[in-house]
Amino acid sequence: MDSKREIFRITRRQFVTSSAAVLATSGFDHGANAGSAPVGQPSEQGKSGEKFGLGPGRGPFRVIIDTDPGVDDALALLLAMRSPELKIEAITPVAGNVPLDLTLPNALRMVEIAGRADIPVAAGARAPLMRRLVTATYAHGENGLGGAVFPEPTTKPVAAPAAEMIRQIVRKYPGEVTLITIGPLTNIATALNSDPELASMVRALVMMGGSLSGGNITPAAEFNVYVDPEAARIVFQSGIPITMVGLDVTRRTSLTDEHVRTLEAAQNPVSQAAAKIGRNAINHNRERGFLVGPNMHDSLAVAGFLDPAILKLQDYYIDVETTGELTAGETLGYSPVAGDLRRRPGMEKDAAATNMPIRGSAPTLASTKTSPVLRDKFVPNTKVAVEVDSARFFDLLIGRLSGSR
Ligand SMILES: [Ca+2]
Repeated sequence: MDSKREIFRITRRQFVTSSAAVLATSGFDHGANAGSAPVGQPSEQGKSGEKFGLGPGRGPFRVIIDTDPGVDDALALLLAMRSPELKIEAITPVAGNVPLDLTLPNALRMVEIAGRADIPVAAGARAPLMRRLVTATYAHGENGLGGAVFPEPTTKPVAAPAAEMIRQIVRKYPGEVTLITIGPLTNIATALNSDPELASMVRALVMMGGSLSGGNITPAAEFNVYVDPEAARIVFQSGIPITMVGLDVTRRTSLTDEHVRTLEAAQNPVSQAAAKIGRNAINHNRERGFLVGPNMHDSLAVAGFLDPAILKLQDYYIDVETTGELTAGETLGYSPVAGDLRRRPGMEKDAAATNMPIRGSAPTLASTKTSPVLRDKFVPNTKVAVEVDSARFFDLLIGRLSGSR
């Protein structure tokens, strides 16, 4: 085993052991011992993507896709359903970009368009854990698909609610299921809350969400985390190996007219649907005055899982602001090897890392706390995507959707 992986594995154990969240540690063994480590695994992937990616001949990998379609969700779902590396165990819509009454049928529409009505779709949460729902119809249109209209789906959701479905599938295949989350994290947090052992059985979680470089719905917060910051905090503190594909990289993807023309030229139902959604989204973006096409936030999370060479990842301890009057949903990234906290190279991985406390805000006079220190040393809980090969990403996305690869 790679010595760096060994270090990560140990530090993650220590993190879990010292975490306030009560979790079994054994769940991480499967990840470290797995024959391959897709995005989300505790590994050095990202530096040598081919070594840790899904790679040819591997898989299929069991995934659950938690989603709030959503323009870019729709394309992400179509990409996933066109990817033989994935065994999609369920799709679990949640309220987010638009209410559940729209995200659920939109997910069913995508399943039907892809000819994949065999995939169970389970209805998720109608509202965040502790907040009123804020939607993003300004970006996704009133129907969630940028105004692109498709027939009413005839496929029905399964009877089980999303959180229960997630729980059942993860328990059925302990250590095998990767959660790909491209909406607010309400369903995932509800599943974790319902079953304290569940987090240790999840192989990995790849999320579109968060940002270390400012938000998109407020200056602080990315939309998915903004909608349900309490849920996001539960997920980040769960001990599940997380890969965060946030605005830092998704902002560097823009769907272009040329992409849409390629989709339009391919004569298959998936490419035609993707082209229609893409065309509407580009037009909608233009009407709003934007000079570049819409970002493909969610597709990038799926693509990064399929081909880790698309993203470069860096270890962070991520926590979520939940009490800010203006900043709730901000993701804070702590790292001894990034930004202003950099030290001499020889010190970074060892002494500096273990001696770096994780600080929160100074205690108020009304508080019984006396110290702002949340953790006395740095232990990463998330691999954050910090660079993206956008051309490689669009080659995969447009290639899969048009059926050329
Ligand atoms: Ca989404």
